[in-house]
Amino acid sequence: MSKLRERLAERIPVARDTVKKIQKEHGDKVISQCTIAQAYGGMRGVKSLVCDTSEVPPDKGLIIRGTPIAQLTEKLPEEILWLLLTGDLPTKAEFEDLQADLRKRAKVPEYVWAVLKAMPADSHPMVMLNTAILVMEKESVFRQRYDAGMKKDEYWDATLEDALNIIAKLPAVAAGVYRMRFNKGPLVPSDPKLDWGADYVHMLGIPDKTGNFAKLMRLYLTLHSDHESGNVSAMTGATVNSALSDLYYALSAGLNGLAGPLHGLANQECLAWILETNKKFNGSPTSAQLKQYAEETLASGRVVPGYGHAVLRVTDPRFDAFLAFGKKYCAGDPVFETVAKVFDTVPDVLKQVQKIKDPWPNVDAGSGGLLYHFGLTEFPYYTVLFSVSRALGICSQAVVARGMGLPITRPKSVTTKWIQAEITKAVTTA
Ligand code: HAX
Repeated sequence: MSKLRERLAERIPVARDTVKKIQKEHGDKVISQCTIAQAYGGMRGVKSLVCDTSEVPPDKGLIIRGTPIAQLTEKLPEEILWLLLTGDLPTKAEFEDLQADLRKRAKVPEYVWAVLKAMPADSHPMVMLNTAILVMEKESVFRQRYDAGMKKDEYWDATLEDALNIIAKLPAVAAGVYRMRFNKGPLVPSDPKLDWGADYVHMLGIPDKTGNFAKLMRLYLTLHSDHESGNVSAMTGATVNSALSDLYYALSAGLNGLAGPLHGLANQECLAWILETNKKFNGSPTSAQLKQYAEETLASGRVVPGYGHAVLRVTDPRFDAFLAFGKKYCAGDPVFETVAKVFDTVPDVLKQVQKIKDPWPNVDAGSGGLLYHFGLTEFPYYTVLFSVSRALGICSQAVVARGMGLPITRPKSVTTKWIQAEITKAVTTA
């Protein structure tokens, strides 16, 4: 038995009992309400989900299992995976055991490459990634064990198997998508001596003589790993998982949501906006030029990508981490210089627009400029990187949900007529 499975086998029954006890003793306690504006407004702020892997207080940003992300930036993504699943960082022995386990599971089935090759040459890289994940569904341990009559108590264990099998293969699949989609030549085989993030850089085949791109990749994979469970990708993944669809279905469903421009695709849009700006002003623009361009963007009815957030009301600490990395490793790069200048200028422009609740940068504002610096210039690919990382969170949330025995998700919808009737009732009884 792997050390991770051993640890979860100890922890999960305790967590399950805690949740059962809370529900039995305090199940009637009201923790939130839902106004008409919230029902029409994407349920913003309605507390109706439970996520124990991470939380996002609006004034602080991402906290993973009690530790603010700013304190985790030096950790490897594999350590973050362990933390998300168990609540603790791994010991050295546990970490090595997890790395060895992932290596054993890393081989991508040959049919995946055949399917990707058969796709249209101009498919979006996110479509290729999600197709690859979905086509591997026949490997699902959960489905095989479910069909054989697995007991409910074991669901988490079979889901963990699927999670580790998928996570182990994702860097190779994602690197393969990059090389095939952008005509980079043959696939680069994995180097089993490397950690998960460095091996991903190696398989992308982008030269990294200084090792700084691998450093960025580890940071990138750590920062994007999880962001509680109300965001589109996590909530979609969790909803599909709740129907006992296996993780191949649930993860690809969640990542399809990540492919939207208001969510994970913003990183691609954001770099496009920065490059457009540099082109328009023949190099890194002045603050006055940036202000003018941001105002033009708003006036044309477009959003300024990378800015604003549905939950956060401060600068995203993940953006801060990227900015610090850029200052250390990318100083003088004109694209990074613009990213930094946008941060100095754009929040003041957005603050002038009353309806915008959060004028501050989110994670997507900073990442693209850094990837571009290290030679990953094909920005339609950026959401694939985000997906590789977010798989850690979506998969961990699925294992935890199965461990707790959570039921199928099924909130209640109402019609506009019903809402109108409620309004009339409230007026006549007032
Ligand atoms: N530029 C222009 N307008 C913006 C804006 C921005 N950066 N941020 C918010 N607004 C607008 C909204 O479009 C909305 O306008 P309408 O009422 O006319 O539709 C209004 O301000 C109120 O929005 P909000 O309440 O402040 O924000 P929401 O919770 O509705 O939306 C978004 C949050 C992240 C979708 C939004 O801020 C946005 O579109 N930002 C730009 C895209 C982006 O960076 N997305 C990535 C977010 C992080 C993430 O999920 N990464 O994966």
